[in-house]
This record gives sequence, C-alpha cells and structure tokens, in this order.
Amino acid sequence: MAQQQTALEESIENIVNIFHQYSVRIEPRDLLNKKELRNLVANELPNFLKKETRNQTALDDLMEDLDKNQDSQLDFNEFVVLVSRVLQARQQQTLHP
Ligand SMILES: [Ca+2]
Repeated sequence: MAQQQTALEESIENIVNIFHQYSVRIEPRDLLNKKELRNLVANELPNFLKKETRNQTALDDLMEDLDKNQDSQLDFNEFVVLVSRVLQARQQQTLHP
C-alpha cells in the first residue's frame, strides 16, 4: 500500500495539476497560452501576483519574460520558473516580514 502523501508531495502534485487544469483548455493541451496564463494568475495567484492580475501590460511582460523559446506558449518548464520566483519571493517575506 502506498504511503500517505506528505504536505510537500501534495503541494508539488497540486502545482502539476493546476498547470494542466489551465493548459488543457485551449490546444495544444500541454502548453499555456497568454489567455490561459491570465486565467491561472487571476484565479490561482491573485494575492501573490496582484499587478499581473489587474494590469494587462504587466501580464504581457510576464509572458514575454517567461516564454524563453518565444513560441507565445508556456510549457511546464517555462511555467516552473514563475513558480520558483513566487516561492522565493514568499520565502523572502517570511525572512523579512
Ligand atoms: Ca514557450
């Protein structure tokens, strides 16, 4: 029998699931286009990415910055860079509240 998942394992699984929950909405199903990114940020990161949630230019800049291969889509590896930045910013807040 599989062991119960830990909090960290569950968090990792949630990140993967949330990416796919948004990426499948518009083809190709394993990539996020800008509209899907906007929905993901607005629904799943409204407190951590306030500017990008409210401001289209900020979202455009974020997309451009993350889209390393410039295909106007974010693959999971490109998306993970955003997750990593948010994680680091969150950790900084814990150190310097
Ligand atoms: Ca891309």
